[in-house]
Amino acid sequence: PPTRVVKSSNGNVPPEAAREDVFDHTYKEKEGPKPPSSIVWRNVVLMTLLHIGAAYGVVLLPSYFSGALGVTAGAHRLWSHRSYKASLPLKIFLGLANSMSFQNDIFEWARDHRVHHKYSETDADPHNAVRGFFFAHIGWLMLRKHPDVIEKGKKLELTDLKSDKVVMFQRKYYKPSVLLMCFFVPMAVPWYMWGESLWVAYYIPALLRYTLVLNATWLVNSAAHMWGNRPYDKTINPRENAFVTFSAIGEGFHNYHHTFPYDYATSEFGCKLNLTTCFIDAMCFLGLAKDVKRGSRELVQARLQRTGDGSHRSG
Ligand code: ST9
Ligand code: ZN
Ligand code: ZN
Repeated sequence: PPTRVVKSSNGNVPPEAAREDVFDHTYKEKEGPKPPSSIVWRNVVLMTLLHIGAAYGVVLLPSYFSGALGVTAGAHRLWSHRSYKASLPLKIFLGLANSMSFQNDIFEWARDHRVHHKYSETDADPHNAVRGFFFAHIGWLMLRKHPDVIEKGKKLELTDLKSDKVVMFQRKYYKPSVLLMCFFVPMAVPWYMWGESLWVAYYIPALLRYTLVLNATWLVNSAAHMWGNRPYDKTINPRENAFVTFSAIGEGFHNYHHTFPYDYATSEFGCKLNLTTCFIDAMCFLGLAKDVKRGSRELVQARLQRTGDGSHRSG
């Protein structure tokens, strides 16, 4: 075989070790039966679990995103804030996706959310963050509501929701729609597609996915009302929280959102870290959504100067 002697930097012939990577033609494999393979079960189990887990990730990701969009693009940006208009097919998709997230029907969600904005961090706010992290996160779902929530909620203008056929249909058939979309579909897809056991299909794409989306949503009420900067309005508690933005697919720009609640992007930065805004943009491109509302650049700039905490960075 051709050999090439490489000089090292000090000009000497390289040491023996430097030639250990050249193929050794003198080695001959031993004749006769090979020694039996000895399996390292620990690694077999770990590698198997890793790949089963990853296969579930494939189910979990689309189910996480579609369920979450039913809350962010649906109950929140479309139905609570009317920040854009959606065609009937898109509304039907968002209605089904919303049932997948099982967070109360759209009507109830939007009514609670409107009182949350209008009476933010008072007794009339259903998840008043002044009552602490636990109450704002999950505790509010374990107690009777403060009477002011109901009193103020009854005075809200809700005719748009009451006249929306998709909203009223989903409310009427809420329980069966949740059984179908939150449990049956996420279990049936892996069971039918690759014969997964119903046991695992119940715990991972149904329960785990549901719980993750719930907690990501609740973090907007708890963490994003407590930790982060206030570039747009330092006089209110809602904050810009990057972790919440990431887990709640774009809903963590919460200081901006409470300052400009009609903005369909819930952020100054459009699609950046904001899958929900990308989704609405894609729907507009396909002709399924239109009339998106936006906070104008001048308005946002003026507000930043007037009430911001000085932490604003453009982009
Ligand atoms: C869940 C909801 O998790 C989560 C919402 C989160 C909101 C987040 C917002 C953040 C911004 C958006 C970001 C999205 C990010 C998403 C990221 C995704 C990755 N106005 O409720 P009841 C009246 S749900 C007017 O029983 P109680 C009304 O007449 C989780 N009226 O009150 C009502 O009757 P009806 C699963 C109101 O007895 C009647 O009162 N679901 C209002 O105090 C009785 O209402 C659960 O866990 C109002 N605002 O009970 C269910 N509210 O409805 C939990 C009430 O017929 N809920 N009324 O008109 C319950 O069990 C009960 O509601 C309760 C209170 C025990 C909490
Ligand atoms: Zn909102
Ligand atoms: Zn809020």
